Amino acid sequence: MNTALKVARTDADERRAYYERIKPLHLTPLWESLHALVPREPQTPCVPAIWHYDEIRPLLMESADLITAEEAVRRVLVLENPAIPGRSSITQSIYAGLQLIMPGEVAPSHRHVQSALRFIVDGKGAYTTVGGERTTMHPGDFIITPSWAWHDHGNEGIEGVTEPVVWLDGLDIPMLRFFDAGFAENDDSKVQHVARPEGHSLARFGHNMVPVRHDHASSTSPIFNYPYARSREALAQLQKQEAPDAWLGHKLRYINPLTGGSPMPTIATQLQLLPAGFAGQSHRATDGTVYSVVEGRGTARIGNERFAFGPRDTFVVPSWAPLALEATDECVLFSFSDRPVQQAMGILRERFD
Ligand code: GTQ
Repeated sequence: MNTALKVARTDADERRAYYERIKPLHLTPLWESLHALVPREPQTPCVPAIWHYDEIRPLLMESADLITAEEAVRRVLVLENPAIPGRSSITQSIYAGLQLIMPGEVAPSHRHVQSALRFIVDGKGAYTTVGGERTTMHPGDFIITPSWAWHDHGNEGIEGVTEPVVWLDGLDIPMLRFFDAGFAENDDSKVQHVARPEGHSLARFGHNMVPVRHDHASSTSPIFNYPYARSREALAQLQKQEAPDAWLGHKLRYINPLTGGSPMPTIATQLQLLPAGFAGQSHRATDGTVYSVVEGRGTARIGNERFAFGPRDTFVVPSWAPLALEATDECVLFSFSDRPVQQAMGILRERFD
């Protein structure tokens, strides 16, 4: 055998033996994993995926025969990234699920450190009560539950209509798990006492005005329902008034009116309109992003894969995966990600190719 090769083999054996000896002391050699720990660019285990609502809806309705909202506490089908099953995560940092509440049901009051968003997907007439104020849900409404705020959900119907209501939950559950910083507790009563009239938060903070003695900013928005009718109207006006961005179409982010930052400290949310026939250019960002389709049909090209989407579908774009959006008819997409956390850390990267 050639001497150099023999030496290399001996080295490898010696190293392996050495690793075995340090293992009981809970030590590992960095030089074996450095390239994976500090990759040249993001190496996410997550994959792109789509959940077609037409396929899921019958299964979700079936769950109502298996368990009540009250027994379940929250009757939700979790959307798991196919590449990381068992972790209740759609990206490494974000949890997503479809929650169902049937007419007459109650999801009991509790609170937790995790922040939540609800994006209403199907049906109207359910409500959520957050910190003593109730809001009625309509499709496309973006509703938040701030960290540590009491919240219960119910479905009493509206205008004589009672129907199942489904919304997309987005929470920072994986981030809280990462930090081992989660606390939660149940309320003494199932349903919160309603202390303020419906629409109170929006009246106080939703008109580019702020009550003069209550304008101290906190990290979570004082608005907790951003109604679809208003956000949709903004996009409709923009579409008439300006050309769409070549990558994003017409895209607006929701803000905390007191800071201009994201409505929640851990999750950013956006709504975008793609004109019919729009063929967007490819772009990528380090924040893996969840999309919920409100209106229209189109295609999301994510890396080398193409996903045809329609109303109420949910899809996920992993960190740093190139995304190009195409609209067959006029599309409206809601999206959310961990962007504010990455921005706070100074690590967010985006590329518009
Ligand atoms: O509605 O409070 O999808 O606590 C997961 C955890 C919803 C909620 C979820 C939760 C909730």
